[in-house]
Amino acid sequence: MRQRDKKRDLRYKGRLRNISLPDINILDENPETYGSKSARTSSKLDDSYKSDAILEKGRILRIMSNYQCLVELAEEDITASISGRLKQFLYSSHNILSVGDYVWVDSSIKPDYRIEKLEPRNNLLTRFGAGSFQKEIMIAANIDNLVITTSWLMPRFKAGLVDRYLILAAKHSIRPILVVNKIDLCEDRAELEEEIAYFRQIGCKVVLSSIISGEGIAELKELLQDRDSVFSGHSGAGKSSLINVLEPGLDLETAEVSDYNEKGKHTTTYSLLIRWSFGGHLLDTPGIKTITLHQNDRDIIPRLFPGFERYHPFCKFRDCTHSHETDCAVIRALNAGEIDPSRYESYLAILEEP
Ligand SMILES: Nc1nc2c(ncn2[C@@H]2O[C@H](COP(=O)(O)OP(=O)(O)OP(=O)(O)O)[C@@H](O)[C@H]2O)c(=O)[nH]1
Ligand SMILES: [Mg+2]
Ligand SMILES: [Zn+2]
Repeated sequence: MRQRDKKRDLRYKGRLRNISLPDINILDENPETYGSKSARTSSKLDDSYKSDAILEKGRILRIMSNYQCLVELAEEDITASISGRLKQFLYSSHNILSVGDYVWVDSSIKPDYRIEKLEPRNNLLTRFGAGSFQKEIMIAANIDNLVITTSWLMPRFKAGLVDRYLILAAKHSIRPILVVNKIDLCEDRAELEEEIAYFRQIGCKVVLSSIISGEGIAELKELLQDRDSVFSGHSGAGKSSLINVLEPGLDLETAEVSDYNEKGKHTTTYSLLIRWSFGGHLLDTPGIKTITLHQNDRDIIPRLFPGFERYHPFCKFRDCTHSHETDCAVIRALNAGEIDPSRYESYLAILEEP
């Protein structure tokens, strides 16, 4: 099957199962004319649209060029250009559109669709470019799940790596799902449970999976259904394998990062949203592998380190780093046996990273 046919096939299956998108407006059968939507938009904007505009809410699946996007509407995926008005607005706010953005598209001039308005974002996943300037690069907006893919063996599970991803998830307000894959290679479940006990204890969703035995796949699918997810994790942990089991026949298109728009504050990475046949989207991006904490993030680590949030407010100093300060609630909890010493060590290691 050709790539395009595959996509169409996937969409068809998705439609049959009635993909549910985060905003019910997307599923409007008959797009209302702009006038009747005025309650949802500001009156100032009212005047500036042409009166016969038909606005439909859509989702940006892919940025095709500086001024063209692939947009998912209720009935079909269409290519839309960005209206002059919106361009001006974005320019003045040092912003650009991102994959995952919810937008309003004027479809009255079909097949010449135009994006007129950007909805506020729930979150924005970014990474920082290499080099001393650490330029911020947008990966995607409005993503629900960060699937932290690890393997029990080959490569060996590293809790310290999970800590780093959990900080990132907290920073971007994305729900983390910890997947421990290759569970078929595990001979001692008690040992495994001990290593992940802390993550369970702090309330992180944990899935033990294997593409060999099929364990955990249905559970994972349920967590991904009707949500937008991105897979991250160490090379060889099994991200591609899991995605292939979840959605057989999907060829991911990850390519090299191509930054454009050097002028703006943000640039974007070549990423795209792909519909799952069971509802929701997968964010395919090369950017996630290089996602790291920014030098300026050092200050937020004491607040965002997994499991520390509940103690931090009780430290004497608001900017407590839980390392040398007196009257530190985290150190108190550590001494009381409430915090796993190995996680605390991991915290200190992350804090002291160059
Ligand atoms: N035993 C076992 N092997 C697995 C499992 N899942 C994946 N593998 C194997 O692990 C290897 C790496 O899997 P990939 O899916 O390519 O890993 P990845 O995370 O996509 O790696 P990168 O693309 O390099 O980031 C492959 O040889 C898989 O067959 C599993 O559940 N059990
Ligand atoms: Mg892979
Ligand atoms: Zn403290």
